[in-house]
Amino acid sequence: MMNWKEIDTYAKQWIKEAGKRIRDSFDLELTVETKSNANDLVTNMDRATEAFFYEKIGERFPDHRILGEEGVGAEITDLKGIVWIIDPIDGTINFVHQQRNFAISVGIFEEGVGKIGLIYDVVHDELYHCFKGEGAYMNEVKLPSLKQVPVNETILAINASWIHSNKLVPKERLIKLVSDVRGTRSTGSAALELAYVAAGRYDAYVTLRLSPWDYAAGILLVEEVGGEVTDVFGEKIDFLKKSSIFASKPGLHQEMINTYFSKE
Ligand code: 2AM
Ligand code: CA
Ligand code: CA
Ligand code: CA
Repeated sequence: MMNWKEIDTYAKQWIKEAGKRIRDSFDLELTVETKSNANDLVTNMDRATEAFFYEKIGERFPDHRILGEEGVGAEITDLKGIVWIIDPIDGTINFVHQQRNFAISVGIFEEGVGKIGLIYDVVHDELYHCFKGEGAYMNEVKLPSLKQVPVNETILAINASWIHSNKLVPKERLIKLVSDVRGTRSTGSAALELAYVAAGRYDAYVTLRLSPWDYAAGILLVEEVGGEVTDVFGEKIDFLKKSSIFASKPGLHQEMINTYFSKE
């Protein structure tokens, strides 16, 4: 019988320790490299943080598997058993340019079902966490269930770059969306954006292309407070594939899909 409370305790301990290492690294020199394009950055701290989790998890839970952005471990093509989906630094551009507005994201799944979601805002020492069926928290504070909100009172998280180019939703629809809502914001860390939806600071978040490590933990948090997360067409998320993500409050979710995203 798997002891999930033990896994939860270790996961929280390790994410805090990894965060401290990142804070301590601010005084040291950072190595920044590019990956798929000039704005796709990776640093020595992204790699070191992912390696830290591999080492800790491998030592304590050798039969667990890990899917991480920087690919320190073996490739994962299914979610059998227990799988940790890890983004060691989500918001690397912010980490490099701002030394804030980034997070460590850890989602832990059993046979494909999310059990634990952790998003650690390293600089503010704020840990968003949930355990399936027990609600979501920011540090010790329980996050209230999300309430419905009309479109014209919505604070929407969206990155402006999706409006000038994307393959999924016509530009005119997105322009209408951003003019219909009360305001738009962009934090630059998908994990924090999802944590903010869970905390009720944003009413909705839409993005047109993310990878499992960007959203795994965040989806669990949003769902734990009664929010809804699908792709922009209302389809269930596959935790092994790249996907668009639309997270929002109950009610608002279906309304926005129908009005702004659905294919005609
Ligand atoms: P990352 O920092 O872990 O790469 C804004 O850049 C958000 O989009 C971040 O959460 C970032 O995660 C994510 N993202 C996903 N793919 C990206 C890419 N190719 N380049 C930059 N950011 C990417
Ligand atoms: Ca990245
Ligand atoms: Ca990421
Ligand atoms: Ca990352």
